[in-house]
Amino acid sequence: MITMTRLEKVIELIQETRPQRIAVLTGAGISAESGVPTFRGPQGLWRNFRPEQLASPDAFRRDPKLVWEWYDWRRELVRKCEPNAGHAALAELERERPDTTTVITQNVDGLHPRAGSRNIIELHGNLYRARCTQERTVIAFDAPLESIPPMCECGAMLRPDIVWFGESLDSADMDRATHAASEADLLLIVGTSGVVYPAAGLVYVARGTTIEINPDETPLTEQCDWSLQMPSSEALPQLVAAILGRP
Ligand code: BJW
Repeated sequence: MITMTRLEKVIELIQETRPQRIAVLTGAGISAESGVPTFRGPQGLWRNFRPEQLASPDAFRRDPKLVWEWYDWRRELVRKCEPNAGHAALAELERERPDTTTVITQNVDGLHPRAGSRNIIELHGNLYRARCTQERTVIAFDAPLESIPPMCECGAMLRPDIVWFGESLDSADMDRATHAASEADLLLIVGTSGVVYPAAGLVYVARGTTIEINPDETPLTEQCDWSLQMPSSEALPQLVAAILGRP
């Protein structure tokens, strides 16, 4: 008797149901194979740095220089990383299905746009943007900082354009993400520990099929219809090929 693997079953399901509208919620795990550290787990950033020391408004008020140095270090680290096969598969899906593919990412690393995705909702901000603490104007920047902390032309301090703990996500972004997740025929939940809200709550609004891709179980695993316990760089190219009807 031939038994199908879970991946084969999921591929068969996709081939049979032909989902049209696809939403993908990504977390740090999708970039792990590019060399970007995740937050939690044995190799995670929070192993060496406590979130409340660096990723909170209080931390920034206490020591803006320390917080900026941490972000500058991460920006330089990510700059040397390249998108992997998982990012590339999602970009390819959008190229073929531009109007019905949405990437909702918690990542601030910019690897989805670098891979070619365009319809992206960056829920937690972006490492390569800063925001004026007074005027709230947003500035994109790429080069390493000349002085830390950087200042706005208006004389006020700039802050990273990142959503820290206790801060609200942009409500328009969250509305778009909720709409995309609830309207999707297929919601992929990729490389997130599923503990940070409101992003993790998107699984509860899904009305289509939900598939989690993560080598580990998470609090979202039980909530999903399917769970593929494998790296996203292996799973995503195969799922995208099935969605696009390729052998
Ligand atoms: C692989 C892999 C491979 C590895 N392939 N996978 C409801 C209940 C409880 C608390 C709250 C709640 N609602 C709101 C809160 C408070 C808080 C929160 O969620 N706290 C919980 C942690 C307890 N949320 C907030 O504060 C949010 N704001 C908010 O809700 O505003 C309203 C409000 C205001 C005031 C009070 C209360 C509410 C904002 C959250 C912002 C999160 N920001 C961070 C830091 C950004 C800074 C930065 O980047 O520097 O964003 S936290 C950090 O976690 C980062 C990430 O985007 C986020 C999610 O992490 P992610 O992506 O899941 O990464 P990991 O490391 O956790 O997991 C990686 C996964 O990959 C693992 O599972 C691996 O197994 C897997 N993996 N290799 C596939 N090859």
